[in-house]
Amino acid sequence: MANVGEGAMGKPEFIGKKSKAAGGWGALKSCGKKLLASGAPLSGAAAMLKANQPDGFDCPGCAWGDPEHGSSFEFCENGVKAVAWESTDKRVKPDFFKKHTVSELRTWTDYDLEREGRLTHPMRYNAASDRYVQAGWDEAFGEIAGVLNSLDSPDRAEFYTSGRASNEAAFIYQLFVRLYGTNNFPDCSNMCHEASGVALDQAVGIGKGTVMLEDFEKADAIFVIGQNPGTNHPRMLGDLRRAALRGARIAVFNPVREKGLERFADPQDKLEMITGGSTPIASEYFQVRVGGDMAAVRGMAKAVFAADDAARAAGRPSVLDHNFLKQHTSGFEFYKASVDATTWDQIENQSGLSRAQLEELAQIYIGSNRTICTWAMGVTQHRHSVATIREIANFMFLRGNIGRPGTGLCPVRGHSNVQGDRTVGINEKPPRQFLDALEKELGVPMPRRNGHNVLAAIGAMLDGSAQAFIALGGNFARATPDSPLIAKALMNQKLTVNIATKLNHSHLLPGKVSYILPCLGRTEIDRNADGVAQIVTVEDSMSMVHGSGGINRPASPELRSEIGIIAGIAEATVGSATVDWKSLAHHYDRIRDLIARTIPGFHDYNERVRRPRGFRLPNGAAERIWHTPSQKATFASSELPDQTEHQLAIAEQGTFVLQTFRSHDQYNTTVYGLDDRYRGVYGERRVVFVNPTDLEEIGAEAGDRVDIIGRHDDGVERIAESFRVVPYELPRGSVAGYYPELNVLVPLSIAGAESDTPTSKSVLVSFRLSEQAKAA
Ligand SMILES: Nc1nc2c(c(=O)[nH]1)N[C@H]1C(S)=C(S)[C@@H](COP(=O)(O)OP(=O)(O)OC[C@H]3O[C@@H](n4cnc5c(=O)[nH]c(N)nc54)[C@H](O)[C@@H]3O)O[C@H]1N2
Ligand SMILES: Nc1nc2c(c(=O)[nH]1)N[C@H]1C(S)=C(S)[C@@H](COP(=O)(O)OP(=O)(O)OC[C@H]3O[C@@H](n4cnc5c(=O)[nH]c(N)nc54)[C@H](O)[C@@H]3O)O[C@H]1N2
Ligand SMILES: [Mo]
Repeated sequence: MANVGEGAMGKPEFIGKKSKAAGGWGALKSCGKKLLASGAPLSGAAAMLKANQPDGFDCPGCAWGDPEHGSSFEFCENGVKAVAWESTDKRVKPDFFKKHTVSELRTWTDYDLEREGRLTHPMRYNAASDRYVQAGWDEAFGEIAGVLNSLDSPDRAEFYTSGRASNEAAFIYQLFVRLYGTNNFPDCSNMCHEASGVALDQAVGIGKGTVMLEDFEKADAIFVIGQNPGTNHPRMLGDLRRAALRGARIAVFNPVREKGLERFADPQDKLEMITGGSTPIASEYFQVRVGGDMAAVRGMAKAVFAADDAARAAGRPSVLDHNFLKQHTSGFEFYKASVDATTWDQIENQSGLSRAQLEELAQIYIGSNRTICTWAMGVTQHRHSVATIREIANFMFLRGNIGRPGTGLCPVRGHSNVQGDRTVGINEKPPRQFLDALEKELGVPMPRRNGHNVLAAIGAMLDGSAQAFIALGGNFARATPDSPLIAKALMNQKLTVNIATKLNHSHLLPGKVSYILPCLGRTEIDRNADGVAQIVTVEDSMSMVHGSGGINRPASPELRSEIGIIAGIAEATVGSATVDWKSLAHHYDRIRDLIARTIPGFHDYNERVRRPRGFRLPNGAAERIWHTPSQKATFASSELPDQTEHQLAIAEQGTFVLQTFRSHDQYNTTVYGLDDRYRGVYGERRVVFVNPTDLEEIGAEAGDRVDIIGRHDDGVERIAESFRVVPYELPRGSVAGYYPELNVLVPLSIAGAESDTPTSKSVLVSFRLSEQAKAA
């Protein structure tokens, strides 16, 4: 299937050439275009030079770590897009809302809404005219407080956070919400890396990764499972490229052949840019079946055990790290028994990989003294994600690949501060010690009942038990499953509030009282009333905490910082007797002092965060200190799932497993453009990628329109109409398409075991030709 998407004759116009490599001139060209199109060529370009610099702002693009010797800025195409998108010169002023009713705006696409530019004024929904009307800040705070205080219990309100919020904003937010009286903190991470947090906490005693950026310079082998860094973490490609050039083996597991994992031309490398060359990244690329990673990893473990038996029989040294196993782990024998009990048949069927391939991978693992394993959404958005991540940890324990230079577990986070938000208290199940510390600090009781995550919040909003919804950023309505139900849930509310930089669909589903409160973005200068510029702080995937200070002029003089807005709502709702909100919002050092006094690891916060690279939070597992019940790194010994959705799909004629992923031109629900250059799709997002042989079975040809029908048997009818098919090299039985358009098919009724994460990567679907099926 080498020709698929290569612009062959007779192909529909939207299928074109795939880039030869990720990065390179294509990336530079795309940046220039995006800066121009965003309406921010100058401020955007200037801003870019300050991204991830010691005296600049943290790039809002992703949570990859920053290099130690970052003398010149690290170039990243998608970082440029994220910055340009925020630095646009376009504005959504009150006049805009005079021209368009909310019902009309609901017919717009996400892309068209955000392209209108930055929000400038607080706006209040007027049901009589179906329009948002300009409001005053104090009026907004007063009315929001009025509704919140009228609810018969604080547990009737839901407080959502999206992972761009800074540590300071997130901390002051949770402080307000807990003083108000609830732990209802649905968070974007519930849909993202929740399974990583849960599994790692069980396995190694901390729900975070253990690697540092430097470890990538030392690893002999890197396993990259279920992620697409070429698009979503482009700066990671630089680290992978340097590793590949030094001869490290990079093994990729992905049902899709992602361009960035195959070849990368580093825009930082003059020779590659001049010669048009590029570096191969993956030394081995395995197109595992969707949901088949647990089986694949178990297969490798089984082969490692077999190799160990053979070595010992031949009188050679064991391939396992017995010192580590003995001194540092518990549950090894049970794990070994569960691997022995798993048959190669099960492993091959579920992973779609052959025993020979898995044995080859095991040899790479055995040949490497230092191994890193990274993963993202391809692993975390399934029913058995927690078990899969436990299996990854099991596998890494076998050779002591944790807590040594060049080794470790590396969940690659999404939003630039999603990890930090959790660290500073956005948690529906807060640890007791944290609540104790807050009580001691403030001298008032904290709510002790566990609160709602995303799915529980949606349930409560649907059954009427939740009546108010406040969002610190994000696009709840579009990021969550079963979009039509969510619309109903939001419009059921007595109050909806969105603190946001740009207009999106969540703002267009107003409750009875509804506000849009516009805030400063991370690229903008945040001055207090004395004119002193404030910095905020964020934590990256490597647990590094560093400062971020904006440089651009605010998009509108009316804007307030997220912190200022939360302080305003808090003061109006719970008063200032316990916490002096104005004082905290005036000087963020005071918020950091509070964090330092209530959360371990933040001592001397204000001093240490002003060092060039910030500081690293304590990470026990990285030092082989295990905060687990057994005080050891803990093996899990789960069985493989009976059947993955992919296996179910293969068994049933006409059924497929759909994964929803990101195009190269989007940031989550924010769509920058309609191209997906690395996958050879242009000017079209309503597409579905299908294996060519499967296409024949469906009776469709490239470019035909199909309706995609949900096959989960839970009483909800789900249909996504008129998507164009793209023949693509995917394992048979699996298809793929873009989030958020396909969220109408993701069922609320199915979630990851223990993680409660929607299963956005394994949705059962079937197809029928649309009314106007033919491409012509
Ligand atoms: N430019 C840009 N950057 C971003 C984002 C963005 O939207 N745009 N989003 C940010 C956020 S919040 C996040 S969480 C991250 C997301 O980063 P990723 O996890 O890379 O995001 P996805 O696009 O969902 O890609 C999932 C990848 O997993 C593969 N996959 C799907 N199912 C399976 C499976 O069962 N097994 C295996 N092995 N692979 C599978 C898919 O083919 C795809 O390559 O990126 C962050 N960075
Ligand atoms: N089907 C499917 N669904 C998914 C996923 C998937 O792979 N497939 N991925 C899931 C994942 S990993 C995630 S993280 C979630 C993402 O869910 P969210 O975090 O809720 O969504 P985003 O699209 O990142 O939010 C974009 C909005 O944030 C606002 N915004 C941008 N910058 C700022 C800022 O600085 N401050 C404030 N206050 N607002 C700002 C803008 O108004 C913008 O419209 O979606 C999840 N949903
Ligand atoms: Mo995410």
